[in-house]
Amino acid sequence: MTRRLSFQALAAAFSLAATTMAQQAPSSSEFETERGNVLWTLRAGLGEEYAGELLTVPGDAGDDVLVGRPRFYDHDQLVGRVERLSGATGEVIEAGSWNGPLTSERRGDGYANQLAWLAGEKAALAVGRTRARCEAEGPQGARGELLVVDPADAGAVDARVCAALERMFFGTRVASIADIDGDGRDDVVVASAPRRSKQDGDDQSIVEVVSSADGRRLQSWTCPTGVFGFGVVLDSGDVDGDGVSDVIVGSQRGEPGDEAPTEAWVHVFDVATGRAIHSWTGFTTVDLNLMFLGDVDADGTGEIVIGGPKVFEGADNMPTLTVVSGADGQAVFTTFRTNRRAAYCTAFAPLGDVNADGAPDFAVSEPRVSRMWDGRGRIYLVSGADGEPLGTLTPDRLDAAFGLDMAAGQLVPGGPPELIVRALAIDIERGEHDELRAYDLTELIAERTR
Ligand SMILES: [Ca+2]
Ligand SMILES: [Ca+2]
Ligand SMILES: [Ca+2]
Ligand SMILES: [Ca+2]
Repeated sequence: MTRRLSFQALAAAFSLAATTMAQQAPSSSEFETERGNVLWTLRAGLGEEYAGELLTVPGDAGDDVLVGRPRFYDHDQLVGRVERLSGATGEVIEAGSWNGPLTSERRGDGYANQLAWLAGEKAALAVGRTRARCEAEGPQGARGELLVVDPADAGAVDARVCAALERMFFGTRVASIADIDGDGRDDVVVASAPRRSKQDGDDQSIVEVVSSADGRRLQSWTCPTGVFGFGVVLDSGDVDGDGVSDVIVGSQRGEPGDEAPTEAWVHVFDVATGRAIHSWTGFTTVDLNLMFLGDVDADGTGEIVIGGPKVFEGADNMPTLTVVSGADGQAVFTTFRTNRRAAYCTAFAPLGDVNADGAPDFAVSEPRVSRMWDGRGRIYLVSGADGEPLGTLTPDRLDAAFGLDMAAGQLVPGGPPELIVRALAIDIERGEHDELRAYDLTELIAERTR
């Protein structure tokens, strides 16, 4: 059943929450008090990026950080690689050895654009190579492959998966899903996009669940003509409370010939039956972002955070965040920005229950508040129960963008999680460049929850 969320009605119903968000326009004193402590900073070299996925994974003491770097200079060769960083210090522990081929086949083959950590007895890392020719058997003309590599075995490749159909880019998005085929290791959700122009017509986008053991297809969903991207964003989690993880798919739609999407949709699918548990549309934002949050109202079902930084044309559309209920699909709460240009909901990160009310909380980034990168980015820490702000993290300098991506984890064991933030920093010598920074949130959260 499809629910068309009416955000005008929601906005009225949640005017209190809206007011709270609007009041968060930072004064200069807030910049002083809400920085968070920087544990470490890493800078990308000239022409390099931290543009791949950002994850935290179990390390020796606290959590480590995994980051995909699709553009990295290795002895003047532009390659893609995955780095494992010490969560405590940011030091590179391991790099490149998990790549299979460390050096990309060609510049821009999409290596490490997409990563997913597959937890389980024999944990593994799923690495996407969106544009490379698949090195295993695959259909003619398909591009992209998914490598399942074993970090404990120097990056030995457990499985190599290619597109199932011709003329696809396989692995445009990748996410992990709790073990579906019963071998004790998480499996992988993969989105593929057709290699076509928008006018071409009947090619389909595909979202599949594949086994991390051998790449077997466990389930798939296709979406026909008019879809600008079925699976532009993916996640998984037990939404309906039956004990099995479900697949959460965000998509953008329009009619054939449209220059831009005119609708955004989110679907939740049951993997065993393939049926849609929930479908939502009516979002104000075209660039969908979403995250499985967990059970915020203690009814045994999992909730989802949905938002996105770029709104549809229309004066009433504002950047909006909604937490929807896994039980009945209704909004649990909604918050929004009154500035159309705010890049609200660019990234989400789960924080766990930091204010000890039983509901999982989360972080929401807003890297800019105007059309230009403007040095006024911030990250909101939000209560998962009701959307109340638990703190606002601002950078200690004027970044061009703050919070392009985020991940949270126990980098230093104990207390609230630390937050790793991707920022676009500016300095006179180097101009704009990518940075990763780890923030300790202890004081920020303690102050707000006291
Ligand atoms: Ca499995
Ligand atoms: Ca389920
Ligand atoms: Ca629930
Ligand atoms: Ca909480």
